[in-house]
Amino acid sequence: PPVIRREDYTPFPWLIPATRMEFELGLEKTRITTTLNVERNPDAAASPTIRLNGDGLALVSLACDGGSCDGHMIDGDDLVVTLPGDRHVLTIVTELDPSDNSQLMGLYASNGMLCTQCEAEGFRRITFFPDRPDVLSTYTVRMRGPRAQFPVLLCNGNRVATGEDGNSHWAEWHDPWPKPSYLFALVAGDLVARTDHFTTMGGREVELNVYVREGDLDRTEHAMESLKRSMQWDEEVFGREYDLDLFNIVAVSDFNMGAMENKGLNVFNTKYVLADPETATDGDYDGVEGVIGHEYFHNWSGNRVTCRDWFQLSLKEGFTVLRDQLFSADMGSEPVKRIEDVRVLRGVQFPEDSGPLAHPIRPDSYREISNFYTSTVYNKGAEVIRMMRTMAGAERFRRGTDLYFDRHDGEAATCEDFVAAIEAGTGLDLTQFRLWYAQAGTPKVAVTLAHEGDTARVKLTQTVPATPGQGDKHPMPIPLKLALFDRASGTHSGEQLVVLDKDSAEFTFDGFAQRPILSINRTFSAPVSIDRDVSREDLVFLAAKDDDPFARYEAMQELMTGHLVAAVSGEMDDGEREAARTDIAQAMRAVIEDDQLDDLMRGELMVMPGQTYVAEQLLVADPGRIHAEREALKADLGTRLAAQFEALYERTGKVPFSLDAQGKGARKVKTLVLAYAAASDPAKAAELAAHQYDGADNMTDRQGALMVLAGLDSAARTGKLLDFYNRYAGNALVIDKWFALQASSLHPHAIEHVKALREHPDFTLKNPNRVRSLYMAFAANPQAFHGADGEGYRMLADLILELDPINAQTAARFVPPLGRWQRIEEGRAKLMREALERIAKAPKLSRDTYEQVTRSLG
Ligand code: DPP
Ligand code: ZN
Repeated sequence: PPVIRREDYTPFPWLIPATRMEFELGLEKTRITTTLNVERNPDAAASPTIRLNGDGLALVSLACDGGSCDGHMIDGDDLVVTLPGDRHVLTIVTELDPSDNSQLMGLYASNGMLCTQCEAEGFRRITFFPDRPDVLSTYTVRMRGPRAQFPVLLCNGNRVATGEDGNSHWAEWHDPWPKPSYLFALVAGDLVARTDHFTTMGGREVELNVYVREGDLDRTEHAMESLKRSMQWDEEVFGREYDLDLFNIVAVSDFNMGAMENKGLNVFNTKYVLADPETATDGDYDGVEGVIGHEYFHNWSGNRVTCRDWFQLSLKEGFTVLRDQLFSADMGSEPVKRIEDVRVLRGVQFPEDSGPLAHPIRPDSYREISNFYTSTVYNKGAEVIRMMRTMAGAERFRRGTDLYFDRHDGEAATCEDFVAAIEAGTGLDLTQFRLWYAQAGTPKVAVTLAHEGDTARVKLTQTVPATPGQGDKHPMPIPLKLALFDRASGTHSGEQLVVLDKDSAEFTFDGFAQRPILSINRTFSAPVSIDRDVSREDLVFLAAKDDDPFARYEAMQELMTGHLVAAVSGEMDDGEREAARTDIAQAMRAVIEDDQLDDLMRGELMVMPGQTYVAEQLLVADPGRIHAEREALKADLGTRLAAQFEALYERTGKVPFSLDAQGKGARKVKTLVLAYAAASDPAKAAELAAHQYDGADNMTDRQGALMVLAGLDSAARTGKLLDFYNRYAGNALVIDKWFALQASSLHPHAIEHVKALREHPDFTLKNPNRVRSLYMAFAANPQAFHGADGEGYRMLADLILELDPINAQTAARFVPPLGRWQRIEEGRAKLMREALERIAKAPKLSRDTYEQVTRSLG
């Protein structure tokens, strides 16, 4: 497959001002007649032909201006038509079998309904079209199908006409907003809706619908409330108003992504729509709110202003992730949301940035764009924009975003357009800052603090590591919020923002009779890794006293990470081990007993650093040793703090169910206590967990208890797992949890459980949620996946090979865990490479998997 390069961009030679489509719908046969009004693009080099992309399409017929064409040919998958004049009308007929579309791209059947997914390049699986985001067209769509099978017919925009004829009926939809083909959507099925209304700030009455399968209607309230809150919030915080009279959301159970922001017709994975306390965890509730917000916010950051080409993906995704993060922070706890977002960044993006798949947030080349819907483009992309906001302040940043929307409304823009608008709107000079778009790799900032007389000197040194294709890096501007705590008073005299924009710089602060305690990268103001020279004593201080909750979290993480890294590096004698564990326990105890803390935040401070994050601190990691040390520390804390944990469990156990911060916090802390107990006193933990499971009146408590039980060799284990399965049989999203919690369990035989679950009648390769629930959980389970014999790697390779012909996009997502081999000890690294090489040798590999595997082999 060819490499596509950003520098090769040229505008499309033709404009398509209007597109008309007629769908004759059927699950097994759908016929599509597409009429394109094409005219020469005055801003592009003229071409005698028009290239219309296709992907596996059969051309039924083609007409030019109502007659035959001067010439046309099929070139690869594309249709190339000779066009002599300046304006023509092309009529293209294609025919598909949606029930045969297991890739879930284009038009496909799911659960008896028809739906579409077009981003990034799915539209070309429906009809021949210039399937690129800079070709904007106005769509009119008429769809016709059997009324009994498809009582609901939906498309983008507004329904302008409907009609019946015999057993079939039709609807015509018109979307007044020109859009790229990736935002096209169509749904036909037997669905019911929860309906509500929203009045925009300009007085527009908008009808809102959440469409689901009949039995799911009572699980849509949270989605609808989240949608209304998103609409309100975007008006208040970004001044963005909705622009159609209708906003539809449809939940689909077979979906490659989380959701899709099609204009006026968002299509969602059921996972991000359906929620009630009995079947959804607190995390699921937050996920629904966040994703509903995310897709809604795309209406401006993505749809009204779209991307010129797919290299600009972070223009819409990074910005929209930032917007959804700010929204969720405003709806709940700001510091807790920040900590969760940083945990994802460090757990997923940092490893990506330090491995063979590292790429800048604006990539320079790709073979398959689906592979670039990454944590780097999304989450690091959001961090990069957040840094601009931090440097400008929220108010000036808003001037920048207003200017961006003003300048580019209705256009297909670039990341450069965005930065230029923020620059003009905020007054910041972002010349050097643009490097954040171009350079991959997580910068490392080394921090030292010197104290002399009454002056403190903070010396900062940055290194941006080499990444594939980028050997030489330039220093980037790194905004760091810091505060210096006076040791005696335990306070600081104000937070400061320093920007490190050279390799190295020193900042001095006066008025410290004693050596102060440095708190740095507060609120995680820059997506860098900090390497600071700090004593455990100071970390214990910061964990207890820092007024920035993120910095407290960070201090706890650093205390534990520092210990684990030293322990697995074998640099530790028994005395040191004891001293470190005593300090960690002291800090943890202060966290448990701090009555100023709410339980949501307390939970964050109690969370141990993840296995991957610890591994990330080491050049080469031994997953087995990290796992063992991490479990040992957990057990040690569970033992030392048994009384405190017990009191905490008892107090939080009494908090009644509610979805507010108090209720959520109590549930979070409870399950954390169980996890510590599971390591230190398994028998007791099993008893508590069984009891929590039986008494649960919500999914968070029930799943938390079952997760702990699944990892223990206790009598209750089998019974509760069976009970859970029977209780929720038929509820796909809950059965996904049942698969996932066994695949991620700490049970020594987890790998055998995964093998057995692969053969379970409820397992299917056709449903991405189900595949992910078993295999993503497994690939993230260090003990099971990284078994020294390499069986985990072979299993994942088998899965990839089996899934690739069915759903290439999903298959390719399982390659990165194997691509970590360079950072893993020799024995396992060899086995991981072998797994990758076996995939690479497969005779017919998709473009998706081929690209990921070859990059991963390095
Ligand atoms: N649906 C995906 C998202 O919203 C891709 N646009 O991130
Ligand atoms: Zn998005």
